[in-house]
Amino acid sequence: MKTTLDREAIVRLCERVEGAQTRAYAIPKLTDEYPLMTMADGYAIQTELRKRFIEQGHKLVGWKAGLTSRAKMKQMGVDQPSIGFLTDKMSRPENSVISTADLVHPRVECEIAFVTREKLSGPGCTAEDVLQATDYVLPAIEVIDSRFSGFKFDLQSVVADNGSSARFVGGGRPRYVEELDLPTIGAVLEKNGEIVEMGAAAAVMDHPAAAVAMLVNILAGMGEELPAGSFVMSGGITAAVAVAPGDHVIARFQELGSISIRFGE
Ligand code: OOG
Ligand code: MG
Repeated sequence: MKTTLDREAIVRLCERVEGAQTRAYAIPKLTDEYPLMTMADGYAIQTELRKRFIEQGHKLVGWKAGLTSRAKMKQMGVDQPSIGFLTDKMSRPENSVISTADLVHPRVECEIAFVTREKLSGPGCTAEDVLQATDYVLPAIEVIDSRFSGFKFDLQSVVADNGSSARFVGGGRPRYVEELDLPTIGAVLEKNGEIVEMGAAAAVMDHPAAAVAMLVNILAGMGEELPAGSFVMSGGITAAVAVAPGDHVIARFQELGSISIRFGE
């Protein structure tokens, strides 16, 4: 797909998204102003944002696949997956209190994360290639934050907003993939002691490694590779759950342990 926006528009929209992300305010979906914006335009804005953050000293630690489960596609009203980048500034430790003051619409989801041992490149990357190149997998909670007002958006705007990436917490019990039947791993999300979501890893494209392969192939389309040592989240297994200050969230995974976080002001 082709870009339709000129350089000036890409930079201006990138600055708009960057402002919303760093100062935590909602903005209208970008397609309100540019109704003909394509997915390629969305990725051009996301790439501009990544370059800016790296220039500001943020470190790229990996990538995330998003909208890879039916539950997520249905929740967000879109029909195809997307990718976004992850930096060191988004990472939070297990058992920490995550501030909501610098977030717009924080929501949490349980994901399987991969840490790679070898470089991966597309096109044509398969789930088998991903499993071969994986060092270990671990559970993760992603805190997503769509910056669009009233949750009105489309895939192009979500991609420009870096797939709503905001915070992520890896933890639990890292495991070698060979020791697991990954698609059958169950995950339960608890909020304030009550189960709010549950599912199995197969909800993510039948196998989370397939989502990572898809991510590598999208990267190839942007002329990029996934370096060895990347942290990659494969996408929410269940729908995302809204959180507010005072909430305590635990994601429990079969075979992979659990992750606990709290939310503060
Ligand atoms: C887009 C981000 C989707 C996932 O895991 O599916 C995502 C959104 O829901 O705002 O991170
Ligand atoms: Mg996610």
